[in-house]
Amino acid sequence: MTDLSPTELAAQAAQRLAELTGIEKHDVALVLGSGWAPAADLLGETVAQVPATEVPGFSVSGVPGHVGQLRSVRINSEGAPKHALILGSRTHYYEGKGVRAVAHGVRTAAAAGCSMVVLTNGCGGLNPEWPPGTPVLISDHINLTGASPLEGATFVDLTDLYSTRLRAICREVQPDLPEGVYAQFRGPQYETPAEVRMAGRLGADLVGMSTALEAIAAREAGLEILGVSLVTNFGAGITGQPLSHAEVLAEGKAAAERVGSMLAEVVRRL
Ligand code: 8IG
Repeated sequence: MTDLSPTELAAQAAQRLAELTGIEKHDVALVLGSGWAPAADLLGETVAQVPATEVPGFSVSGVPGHVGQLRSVRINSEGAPKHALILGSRTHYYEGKGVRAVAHGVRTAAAAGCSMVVLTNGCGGLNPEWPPGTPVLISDHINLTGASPLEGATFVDLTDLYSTRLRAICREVQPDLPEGVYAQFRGPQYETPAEVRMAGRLGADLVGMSTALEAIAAREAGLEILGVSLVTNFGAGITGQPLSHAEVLAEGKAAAERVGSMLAEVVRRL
């Protein structure tokens, strides 16, 4: 263990990343969740790829389908070349490593110079009109984990947490992209049908296990946030079919190419 503060550890990680990638400053970070990993190849030219375990504060991922790599990608954008930092190894709150581990990726992104972060995930959908494979912009969230990545009297404003500006850029690329409210449960079990109905009555359209805590930490770190979910399954009880992780991965795979190229086009415009 370390007695560095979260910010100090993130600064160390960013410095190590700069050494290992040869890129002094990154501009935008992407966290690629279930179903989004192939987007990395569509963003641009990979300059360097680093096992997350070589960077301070990162550890091996506990979830099959999540790749523990940090990648630096040169974006083929119109103006000056931009550098994207792809965080392929997200730590979920349910892994029990604590909120510091959950927040470390976005804190490192900020320390590496990023001004924006794209948080993607695979999630359960509540809207019967959004079948598996539907990408949805996150417009707001409900944090049902009972946890926060913030420590002490850190009264961070979460108004417009999921940037209106960045959502508008997404809709330039895909005008019919729906928007929804994301509810984060602790997991790792999927919800009961009653919990999914509860989330719906609270105002949620999507249920997941990752993005709300990361978004809070990203806001604290000063990042502008774009959140995009990929509905990989209907929430429990929506169709009456049971949920399986295998099905989630299969749906993610089937949609990956399509949502990946959409995301790549969005990142070129950031
Ligand atoms: I992928 O149905 C995926 N992640 N909480 N519920 C929650 N998280 C998820 C789900 C789901 N599907």
